[in-house]
Amino acid sequence: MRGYFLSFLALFALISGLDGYTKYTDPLTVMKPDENGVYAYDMKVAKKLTMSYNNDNPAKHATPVDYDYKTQTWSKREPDQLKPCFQNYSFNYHSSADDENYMLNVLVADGLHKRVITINEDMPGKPIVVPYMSEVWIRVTNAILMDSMTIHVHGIDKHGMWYMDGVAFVQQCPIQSTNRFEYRFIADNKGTHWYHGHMQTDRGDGIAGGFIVVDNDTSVPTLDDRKRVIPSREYFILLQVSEQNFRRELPNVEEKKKIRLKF
Ligand SMILES: [Cu+2]
Repeated sequence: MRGYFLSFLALFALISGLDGYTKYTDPLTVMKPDENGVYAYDMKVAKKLTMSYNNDNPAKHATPVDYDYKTQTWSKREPDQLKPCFQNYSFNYHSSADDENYMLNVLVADGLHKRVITINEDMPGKPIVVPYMSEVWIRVTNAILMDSMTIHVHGIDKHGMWYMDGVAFVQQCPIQSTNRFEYRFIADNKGTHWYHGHMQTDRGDGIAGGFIVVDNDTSVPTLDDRKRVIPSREYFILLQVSEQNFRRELPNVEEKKKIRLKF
């Protein structure tokens, strides 16, 4: 899209030394419509453990990994149940292709082990980017065992379609575990919004992601003089790390160009 430079940046993914870790820094791209001109997006919602990777052990248990930011070393726990529980093995994705695969699979979050709810294996979910006034079709599968959920796309009014707004028990019955629900609405509000779970603590547990409605006019209002400017980039920042200086983590910001930071 012309003049449209928008990047999704999650600083927690940019722990020092992990410069090969690009999962959360992919540039945003506007979705392609299906043959009927509808913007269809499949969302599988499931639990996952942060700081672990999917191991191929017989039980399909995730294998925890630990990161020590002082020494910048990673270690994995021994997944073999017959060995002592906390046997650790250091590994380094720079030196082994296997290790690199493990690292790409690790859901980093704030560096602790926590059960979170992921969208298509990611947390936060990938941003959904659609054109202004497009017809959106979000097809949700609830793969969380034993818990219901809903998805609320925040910032879109769903004119005349209140039952697509996703507030559990008010606008719809919750999507029960292993069930599906499909949200259809018109993206009739330009700008940067987000989608999130609308039950219990789902938002905080990971059901969240960007929902961006783009238009050719990419200018934004300024606070000081009410003029509109066109930012060269836009960043979303999820501050989760205690890293001392995050400024050096901002990639490729051109000199003297305006950027927009969202907190
Ligand atoms: Cu909301």
